Amino acid sequence: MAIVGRPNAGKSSLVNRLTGEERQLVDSRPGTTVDSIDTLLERGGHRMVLIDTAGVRRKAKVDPKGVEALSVYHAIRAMERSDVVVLMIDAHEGVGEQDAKIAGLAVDRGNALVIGLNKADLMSAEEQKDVRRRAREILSFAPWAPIVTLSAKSGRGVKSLVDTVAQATAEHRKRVATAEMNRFFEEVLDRHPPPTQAGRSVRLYYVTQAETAPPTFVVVTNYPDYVHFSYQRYVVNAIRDRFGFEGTPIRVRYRAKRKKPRGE
Ligand SMILES: Nc1nc2c(ncn2[C@@H]2O[C@H](COP(=O)(O)OP(=O)(O)OP(=O)(O)O)[C@@H](O)[C@H]2O)c(=O)[nH]1
Ligand SMILES: [Mg+2]
Repeated sequence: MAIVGRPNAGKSSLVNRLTGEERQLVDSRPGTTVDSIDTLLERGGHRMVLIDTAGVRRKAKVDPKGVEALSVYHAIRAMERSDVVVLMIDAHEGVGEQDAKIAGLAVDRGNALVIGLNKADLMSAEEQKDVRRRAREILSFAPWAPIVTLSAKSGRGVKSLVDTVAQATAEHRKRVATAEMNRFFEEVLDRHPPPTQAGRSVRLYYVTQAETAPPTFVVVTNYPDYVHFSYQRYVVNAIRDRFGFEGTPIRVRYRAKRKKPRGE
């Protein structure tokens, strides 16, 4: 898992807490971690790679040497090597646009995503609830991403974070069999057939899961460009209602039915 976030969020502290050793350099000054550091963790028979990254800085604070760009580059490189991205947020500082930006990078790349609201030990239960609400608001483009409140310092919530990451990894790699998918899809179409769009009567023939990590579905149709946006959203929601996929983005593509070659 790639552990990303702003400087001082507690990314290295989380790694130390998980490994039980003071391996990663932790400091109250932002910018303590300057590179990405891999640590192999064995837990309950599972192996996972923790990638600690340099905190992503705000543009306004950037020096002319482009530290911001460099930290974003490191974060993206770490995401590329991971199933799950853990976005660590200093919840005591609050959730900001920069966090949304980093989460957006992960979602665009198709990573699974878990949000860690860290430094809970500095906050009352009421404050924790508020910051959770704020996180949902600002990360509204990923309502499927679990939010875990934790304290890397005390260790509270850390196990829950790891369990959530393990679940998100499984969902990210999950595959639904084609037969099951099509039985389900029939219900979806029955409940709500695709509307006629610009005079074209859209038909959806069948669906398959073409890829995992992230789960990607292909729907074969007569008019791939005329499946209304709201209908596409309905299909995605129906898939999630039935199959979960909590913690991972899913994609649904619409593809034209291949024409039979002449003479067949
Ligand atoms: N109270 C409290 N402090 C924490 C917690 N987690 C981390 N800290 C403190 O926050 C500061 C930053 O922690 P780091 O783990 O170095 O943060 P980082 O995200 O790795 O920071 P960079 O490497 O600079 O990006 C340190 O002073 C930690 O002791 C926590 O759960 N509670
Ligand atoms: Mg660090």
